[in-house]
Amino acid sequence: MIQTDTIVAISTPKGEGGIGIVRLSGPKALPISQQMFRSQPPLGQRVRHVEYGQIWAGGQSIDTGVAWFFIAPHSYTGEDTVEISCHGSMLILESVVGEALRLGATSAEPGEFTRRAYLNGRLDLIEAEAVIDLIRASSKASLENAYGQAGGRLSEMVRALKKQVVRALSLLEIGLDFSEEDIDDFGRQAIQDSLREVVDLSSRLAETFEGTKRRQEGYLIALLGRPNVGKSTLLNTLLGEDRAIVTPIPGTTRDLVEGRTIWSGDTVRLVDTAGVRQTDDPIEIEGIKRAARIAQEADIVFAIFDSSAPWCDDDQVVLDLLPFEKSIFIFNKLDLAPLFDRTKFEKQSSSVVEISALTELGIDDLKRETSRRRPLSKDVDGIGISRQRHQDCLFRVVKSATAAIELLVSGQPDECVVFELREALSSLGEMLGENTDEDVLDSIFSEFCIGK
Ligand SMILES: Nc1nc2c(ncn2[C@@H]2O[C@H](COP(=O)(O)OP(=O)(O)O)[C@@H](O)[C@H]2O)c(=O)[nH]1
Ligand SMILES: [Mg+2]
Repeated sequence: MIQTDTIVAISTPKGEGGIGIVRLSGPKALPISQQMFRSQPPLGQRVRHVEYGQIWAGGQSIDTGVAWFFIAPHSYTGEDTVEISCHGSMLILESVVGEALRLGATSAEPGEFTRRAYLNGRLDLIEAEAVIDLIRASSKASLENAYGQAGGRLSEMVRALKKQVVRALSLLEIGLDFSEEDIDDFGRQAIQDSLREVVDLSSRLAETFEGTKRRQEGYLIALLGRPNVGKSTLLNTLLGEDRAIVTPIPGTTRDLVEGRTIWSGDTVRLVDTAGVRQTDDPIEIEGIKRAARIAQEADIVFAIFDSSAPWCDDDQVVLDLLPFEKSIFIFNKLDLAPLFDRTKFEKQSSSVVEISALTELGIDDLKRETSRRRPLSKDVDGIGISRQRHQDCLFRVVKSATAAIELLVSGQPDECVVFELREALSSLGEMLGENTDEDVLDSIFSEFCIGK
């Protein structure tokens, strides 16, 4: 699809920076740039060469910089593209864009460069979507996943699925066209086996969504314990900031306090809760209810006890509330003389870590133990889908392929099987962005920043 207009935008973040980049894409990218950028030799004579020159806007030279030209289709967008790199001042960058607009370019919409790359067949829709994930990734794991998808790994899987469905479909259609050459039982069995593989891979891929989402948002750790054991102090220590209020007065934290941090490449959401104890205070009771709820929701619970105080009834209340299988038992205040009765825990096989939230003793052990216990995502060959759109498409593939298998097994007419397989094929095509509606594209690309 050939776009007739030439778009321009600042591709680097708004604000002051060492350098800033303006990008132009479209049929007039080179002639417009040649009028704004004066170099020897002129820009465009040497493709994919960096030229050094003067940047002109409003009839005067405003900066020096470098520029390079990519000739269509060998560019990100598949169109003639120029990138001009100048000093990172918004005044300069906006003047460059202003000059390009004056010379006939139009302002790029958010994500329009990537949309053009998609429309020109440089990227499929999954790869284009992965570009946003790549830019937004907040943890190493999300970054690797996005990088794999931007490089086409998920697309390859989807194409392989398509191939399998197409094969099954063509076998059945041959049977329909030449009814005297009806496929034998052996052929039918082969089609079923192949479709079972399609169902298996599609459902495994669809199920990776929860894990990927959690990886993007961070996995959830709830801090639970009776009042005054040092939950809020631990939260602050782990976040490296004074997020929650710490006082020696029991019942200080009454609602959930959340903070995020990154541990060995994983985003972690830490939630401090109200102290759990027997109480009549309605606000505290509500706080304790919320604590119990978040403990159920959490991937890991830090069950915190004060090793400098004797075991008490409120510790028992905490113990009764704990989801044991996902708890890490933490004995805090290691810097003080021990008074705590450990025998209560001897029968627990769960992990136990001793720390001082105040002096940071044992904090590294706690982080290590947490990493060991973190939920593992069920990626398929290192790929986890990151979009509802993908999950919807995959669920539809599972539904149609399963229906096709059932029809085959029960000996229904091949026409019905063919219908289901065409549905599966169209869902896979939709995932890759073949024949996607304009409004779906609008909503996908509106998530992008301008200049990408
Ligand atoms: N000595 C010592 N005091 C601590 C430690 N952790 C917390 N505290 C103190 O215990 C009191 C209660 O702490 P806080 O974090 O508010 O407990 P929370 O009610 O469980 O949130 C405060 O006075 C903290 O300074 C620790 O590791 N060692
Ligand atoms: Mg607290």
